[in-house]
Amino acid sequence: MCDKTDNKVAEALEVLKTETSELIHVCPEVPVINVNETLKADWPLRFYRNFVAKNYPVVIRGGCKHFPAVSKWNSRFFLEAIPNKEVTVAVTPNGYADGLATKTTEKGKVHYFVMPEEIKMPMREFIKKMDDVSKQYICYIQKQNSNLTEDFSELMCDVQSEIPWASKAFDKTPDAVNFWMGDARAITSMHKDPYENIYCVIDGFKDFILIPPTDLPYVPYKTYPVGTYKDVMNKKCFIEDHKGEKIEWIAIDPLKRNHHDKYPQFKNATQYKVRIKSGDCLYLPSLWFHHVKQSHKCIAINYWYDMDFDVKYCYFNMLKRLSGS
Ligand SMILES: O=C(O)CCC(=O)C(=O)O
Repeated sequence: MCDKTDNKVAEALEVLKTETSELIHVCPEVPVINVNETLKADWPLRFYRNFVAKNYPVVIRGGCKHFPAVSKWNSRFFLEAIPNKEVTVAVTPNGYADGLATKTTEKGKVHYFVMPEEIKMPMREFIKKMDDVSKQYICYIQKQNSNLTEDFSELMCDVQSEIPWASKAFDKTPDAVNFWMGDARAITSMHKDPYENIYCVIDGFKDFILIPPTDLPYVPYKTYPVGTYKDVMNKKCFIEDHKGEKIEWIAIDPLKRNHHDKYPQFKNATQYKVRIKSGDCLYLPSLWFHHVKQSHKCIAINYWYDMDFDVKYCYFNMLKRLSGS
């Protein structure tokens, strides 16, 4: 009886893979449009119809190039304009803030989900640390609490507080607007968010790996104990255990070759690789898995709009249960 049910589930997941491959993920690239499209009166409706309703990403070349920030912001500008500004920096020994790491315990090596040490410092010190190649730690401004509007209000005149066509299409204003700036070695591990995301690169570039939510069965999850890095800058770096706290996290890092042998099912996941350059925007739909790398001192901002907890969300939760994730 149980085997029969398992076979039915496996068959159903196979149907999902075949259908999505044949009907949706037929093109290996994320579609790209020009910013001029977004200037047309019917764009919010077309954006909604062609991308949001279909839960499909799109790159908008030049989508934020009209922000004064694109021609102004870089590390030199911040050194002159806001050298003493106190910034909250995520510091890690390996570049993975909110990622996996190994801790040696009396039980042997244990894989943890580790959060960064958060250190406040003046902007000029943050930039100096990124330029110092001899240091043993990696810095990233990546606080996702609407830190652009909350912590950098003096920079708001160089950007927009919302993306007007996106607010119109989503019929809401952004829940958070975040500021990101960091080292080329800082990596955001594969995860998904319950947000519609308009991601704008201001300086440098970001490399995204995107995986559709329908490929959840091929994205390996495991349960990890949770910890936080401590004393990262003092060479005595250790992982402080959160005492019993556990989290389900994605076990694979697509950049690590040995992970592909360890998780062979991952080869069935559709991976879109896309570089977003200065002045470009990415619409990253809710629940899409994403892994992000960047150029050195890359600056970006993103607008998170709450997702609609609609039928797609309900189907996703069912798929989670069926695929045992
Ligand atoms: O830029 C990054 O490093 C991560 C971006 C991200 O995860 C997000 O916008 O949800």
